Amino acid sequence: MTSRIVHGACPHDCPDTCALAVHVQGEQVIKVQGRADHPNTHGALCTKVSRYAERTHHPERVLTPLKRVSKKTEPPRFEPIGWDEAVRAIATKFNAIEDKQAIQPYSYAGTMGLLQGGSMADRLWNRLGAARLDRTICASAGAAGLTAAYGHRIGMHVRHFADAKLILIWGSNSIASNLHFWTYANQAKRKGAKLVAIDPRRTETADKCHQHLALRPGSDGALALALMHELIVNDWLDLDYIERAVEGFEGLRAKALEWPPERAAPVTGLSVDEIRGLAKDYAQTAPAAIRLNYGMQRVHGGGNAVRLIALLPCLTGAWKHHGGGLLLSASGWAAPFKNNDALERPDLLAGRQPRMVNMSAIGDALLHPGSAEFGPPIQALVVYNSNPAAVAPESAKVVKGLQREDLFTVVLEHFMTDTADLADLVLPATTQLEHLDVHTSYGHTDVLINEPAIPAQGQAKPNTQVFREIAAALGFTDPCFAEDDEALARQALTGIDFDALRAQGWLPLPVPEHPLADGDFPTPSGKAWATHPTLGVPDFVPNHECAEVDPTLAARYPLAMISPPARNFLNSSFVNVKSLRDIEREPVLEMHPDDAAARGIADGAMVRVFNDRGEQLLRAAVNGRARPGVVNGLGIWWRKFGVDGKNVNELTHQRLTDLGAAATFYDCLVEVAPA
Ligand SMILES: Nc1nc2c(c(=O)[nH]1)N[C@H]1C(S)=C(S)[C@@H](COP(=O)(O)OP(=O)(O)OC[C@H]3O[C@@H](n4cnc5c(=O)[nH]c(N)nc54)[C@H](O)[C@@H]3O)O[C@H]1N2
Ligand SMILES: Nc1nc2c(c(=O)[nH]1)N[C@H]1C(S)=C(S)[C@@H](COP(=O)(O)OP(=O)(O)OC[C@H]3O[C@@H](n4cnc5c(=O)[nH]c(N)nc54)[C@H](O)[C@@H]3O)O[C@H]1N2
Ligand code: SF4
Ligand SMILES: [Mo]
Repeated sequence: MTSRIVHGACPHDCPDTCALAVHVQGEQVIKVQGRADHPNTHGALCTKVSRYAERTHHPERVLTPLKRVSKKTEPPRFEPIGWDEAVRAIATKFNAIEDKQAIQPYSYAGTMGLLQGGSMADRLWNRLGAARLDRTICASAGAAGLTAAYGHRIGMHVRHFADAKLILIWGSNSIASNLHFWTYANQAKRKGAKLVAIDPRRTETADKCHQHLALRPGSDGALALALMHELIVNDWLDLDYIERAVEGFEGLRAKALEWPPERAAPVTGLSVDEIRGLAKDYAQTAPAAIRLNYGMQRVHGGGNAVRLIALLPCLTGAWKHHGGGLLLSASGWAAPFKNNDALERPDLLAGRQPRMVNMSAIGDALLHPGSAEFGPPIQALVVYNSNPAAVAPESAKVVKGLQREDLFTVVLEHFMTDTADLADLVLPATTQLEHLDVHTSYGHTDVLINEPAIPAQGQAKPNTQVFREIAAALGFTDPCFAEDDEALARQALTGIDFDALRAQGWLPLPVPEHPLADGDFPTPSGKAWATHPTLGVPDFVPNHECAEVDPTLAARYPLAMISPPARNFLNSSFVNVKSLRDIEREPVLEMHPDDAAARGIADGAMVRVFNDRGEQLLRAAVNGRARPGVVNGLGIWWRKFGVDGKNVNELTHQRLTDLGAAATFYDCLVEVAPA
């Protein structure tokens, strides 16, 4: 049988947003490859998504609507039901809820598609007046920090890293989470560039850098201030660029002068020489580029740390050089081309302002008894593109909330995740290979289309279709609920020729090559904010949980735990793909040999990791990747694959970041003992 190739786009929450060539034979996907003609994909996919056919044609796919028949505290049992019955049950429940703010959507970036990630769902929630969701679980501290420095979420072109002479890979395990950036970094390395990893963990990326600075989690702001101190006292500033492109430098200068390397050293756990050496390299190498990633902003001071680091290239004028600057997010470049209002229809709120629940504190929200301020308790929860039982902090509370028998939970899913296990209704969703979508990227500046390659499997439906049917069952006759996915796709972007996008599969956005070379930041004055009009000067903000802030807690729980992603999973996606799970084998806790020895723990032993919120059993890996005082619990396993039915989020807490109200997964103290 002959095969055909369909234009696809990787849907995952990954900065690379690869262009896919989906090879189809009949109604079967036989392989998924990266497109060689898409510059940022250059013909290669990560291991995870090259297994996409295995995920889509997986024997455990949910293929019919399912209705719960067991109690929520019992092992989950479900029975298949028809779509009509499922949709009717949802409409009946929604109609019975008087204050629609008691209906809570919960979604994140299981797919980043503009259609399946929102669109029809948002229209429904807006029309209904359901509670809103503050989507803070990943990037909102960094987004707020970057915006407070540059005026928007913008950065250098990822391809320009290939021409840098110095690359700081800051809070990013790029080989695992940003593979196509790593390709450019490697090109630079071959041309003689120096690569420096700034990361508490000795990652596979740090292994391949020339230098690894293993700082303490949450100390990045102090490091950035000490680097600025050195730039100032050594006259390494680009005063011409500062004059043209930076607003309020004097205030920042005074702040930085409070942070000599001698003060930052004990805070960061780096030596004075390491800090001075880094400052010198950064000041004296051009072009110098920083690949900042979200790993460093999952702590109390994440927003301020991003502000400080983002200002470094403004002080040295690195932006003037091709191959110099910084990239955390490129999504601001795409923002003017996204027609969110057309897709989401905020006008359907008709002036109402339903309550907003922060997704990073969903545990507390689900257990909230209701109050004048909060409004009614959450009575219905609709989860799509997310697995909160596994990924949200302080899981014991999230699970307890999801176990409420009076809570009506609907989960749109591909698989029986930890969250689906706690649902009243599970609705089968199509995967990226079965539906239409349009994508922008936060790591590059192309837009992509994803055409359905095969028919929906079983009775699965695209998210858009499910929300269309719920709207119809609720009697919403607004014409926008009748629009099909093609109509949505054609509205998703403005200023882009949709048919040209469709023909090639991807199109570059018209972003200038060196937009910040002369300043021109998207702030009212065109200058970056060293002093922000309302936030003032950025400062170091220590972790919620650290010895400086809470010595009593630190005495009981002396180890800082971070839980960065495992290379072969994407958050909690792919944990059930056996070939990938086999590579990761089992949930582990990486420990430094000194910390392990002090507790009588040998490599490979089972350990109990605990704090006041809970405990989890993990296999210790004394493998050279953890720094002293820090343990790494690689994530994000499904709870049910854990030895004791739990994962690392059993230990994390729901406190938020300084800016952006984000989760602080890597701001967490624990103790470890032999199991
Ligand atoms: N394979 C894989 N790829 C992924 C993901 C995945 O789960 N697996 N997740 C995707 C998602 S959702 C996102 S948001 C992106 C980005 O996801 P990120 O969360 O940025 O993921 P990583 O690149 O692993 O970077 C995290 C790195 O930050 C380090 N780190 C932890 N705390 C600190 C700190 O305080 N300071 C510093 N400097 N470093 C710290 C960790 O050790 C880790 O190496 O990646 C995406 N790509
Ligand atoms: N401890 C700890 N916790 C973390 C992190 C960490 O580093 N450490 N990282 C955090 C970060 S950065 C993030 S972004 C969050 C991520 O958290 P989530 O956004 O919840 O990401 P996933 O765990 O990948 O879950 C996405 C789910 O969406 C489903 N899905 C995918 N496509 C579709 C679709 O088209 N339709 C429907 N209905 N479902 C679909 C997938 O099957 C999957 O189960 O986790 C956070 N949690
Ligand atoms: S997860 Fe990232 S690297 Fe892997 S295929 Fe998707 S976009 Fe590319
Ligand atoms: Mo994320």
